[in-house]
Amino acid sequence: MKLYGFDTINTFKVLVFLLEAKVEFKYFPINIRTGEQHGPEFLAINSAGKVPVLFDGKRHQTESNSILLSLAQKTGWGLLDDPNMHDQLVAWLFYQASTQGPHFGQVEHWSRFAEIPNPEALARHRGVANQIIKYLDDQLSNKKYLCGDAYSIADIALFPWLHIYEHLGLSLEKAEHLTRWLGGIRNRPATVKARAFFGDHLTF
Ligand SMILES: N[C@@H](CCC(=O)N[C@@H](CS)C(=O)NCC(=O)O)C(=O)O
Repeated sequence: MKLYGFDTINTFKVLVFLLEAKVEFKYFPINIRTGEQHGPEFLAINSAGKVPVLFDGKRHQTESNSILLSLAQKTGWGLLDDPNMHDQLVAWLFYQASTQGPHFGQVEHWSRFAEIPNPEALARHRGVANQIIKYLDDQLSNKKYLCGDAYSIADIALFPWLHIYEHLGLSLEKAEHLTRWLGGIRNRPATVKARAFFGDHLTF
């Protein structure tokens, strides 16, 4: 397998999966800070000009959560047998891509990168991020992982934005269940390796 990526949240998810499932891969860094994702070589791989992209020997796959699902189906790692749980897992992947990712991404933009500050936009997205934190904390109050007792690709997908909550100016002070979940994932050998791989710099 070939992973094209950068030290960002969405590449991190795929990297963690490959390390968890012990899949051999070669990493090709695409420097999105210098615009390499818009060059003709990379656009031939993903015309959307975004990382990550995974080449599985046959096809180039895009969209990190779709890559996670496809890798889980191929390797049998990180999925859940119970059909109810499987449906919940897919719902978490959509929730991550449609709700957590966009709002946390906007918090990062308005708090770290925007050249012209917009306190209203920052407050709005921080407000939603705090609701997401509360929701996840409630969800984790009676289970170890998002889909029950087993660690799955749902946890891999939701982890990275939460891992950098301090960098986003968010607090987990009132989220004891989420804090426990986060600590457990942070200390997994594959997560530790993935963090070392990127030197612990995760940005969008
Ligand atoms: N929904 C996509 C998002 C991909 C994405 O936004 N990638 C960012 C880095 S995390 C990127 O390549 N940005 C470069 C650009 O937009 O020019 C996924 O989950 O893979």
